[in-house]
Amino acid sequence: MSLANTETYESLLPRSTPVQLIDQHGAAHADDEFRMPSTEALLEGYRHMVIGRRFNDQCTALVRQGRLAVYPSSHGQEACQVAAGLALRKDDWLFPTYRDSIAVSIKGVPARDTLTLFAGGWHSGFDPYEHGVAPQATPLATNLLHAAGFAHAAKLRGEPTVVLALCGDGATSEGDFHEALNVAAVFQLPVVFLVQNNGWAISVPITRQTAAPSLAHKGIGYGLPGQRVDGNDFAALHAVLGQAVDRARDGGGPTLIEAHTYRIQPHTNADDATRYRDDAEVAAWVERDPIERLRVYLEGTGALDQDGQTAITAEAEHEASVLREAMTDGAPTPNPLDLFAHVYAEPTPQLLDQARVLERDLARELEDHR
Ligand SMILES: Cc1ncc(C[n+]2csc(CCOP(=O)(O)OP(=O)(O)O)c2C)c(N)n1
Repeated sequence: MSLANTETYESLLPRSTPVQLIDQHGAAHADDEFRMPSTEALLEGYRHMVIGRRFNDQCTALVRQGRLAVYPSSHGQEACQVAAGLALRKDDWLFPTYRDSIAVSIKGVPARDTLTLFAGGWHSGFDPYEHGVAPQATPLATNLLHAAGFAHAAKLRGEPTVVLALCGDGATSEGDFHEALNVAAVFQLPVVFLVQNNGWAISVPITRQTAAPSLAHKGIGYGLPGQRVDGNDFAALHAVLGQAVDRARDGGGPTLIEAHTYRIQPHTNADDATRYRDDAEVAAWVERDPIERLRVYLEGTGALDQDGQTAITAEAEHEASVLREAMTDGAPTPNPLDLFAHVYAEPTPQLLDQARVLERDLARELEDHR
């Protein structure tokens, strides 16, 4: 049997090279399909990336001071984070992972509230409904299924909601990734999947993660379009994500986007990346820094001058000091028994039994420490 529609088949395939509008030296490149975003949009992206980098560095310092238990830094991935955070309207929904605090804060969550999880407090330090942001997922790829389900509900209700789900390259090997893409394509759901391919899943390189030509090529297997984009080029990400979000809102269905980027720092502070990767590899990616290339481009066009740069740096410093201040007391310590409080509306007898056992153990522990 031949393919039903060769044209459709071709339109689902990603490009052989990632979409790029501004190269690593800050030079612009024209593209037949994607236009350069407005200067205003680029300046906004630049500002958020500088603030985001400062946020990343501040959080790393907070871990060293013991005020955060753990922080998965997105240093080097700020273009993906900022483009994702800015791609959505207020009523749209973001389904992030542990590494996506910057995207979450751009969507409106106060920066300190994204850190409750990493300070060892509640799993989500914010109200998802207030900001249209699901709790940051730590199990890999589960958030993709939640995103597809949420998009399905929105579609059934006739709401114009678009859902953006984020994951890493490692998450694409999970069964949940397959199920989410499949259901999204079958039901033509308004969901965009953005894979931040940062080269490594802790110590597992992308070459051991997949034998596919690219992660974006996986889209065609489900019948949804895949696209590859330079993940350190904010301009390209803004254009590609914008097109996918518009398509989803117009009833065109889901898109899979693979952003090629790099995790400059270790997986978290608990990881030693020097044990599995070369300094030369890291250095080559530092050369492709997303912030630096946009700065060079904006300065070249005259859109950014020294005063503008000084104002943005000052804003980033201010945000970092607000964060330091907010984290002085750390996150509120949750009551371990709250674990049982939100499982079912009506707790089962088994759950009540387990809660009683924990309560007894905690009391005994307290007694032992007297
Ligand atoms: C279902 C599941 N399996 C294993 C883990 C342990 N784990 C935590 S992070 C990680 C690597 C994730 O890599 P990737 O998806 O590329 O995201 P990145 O951390 O690079 O952003 C693994 C295996 C987990 N959190 N969830």
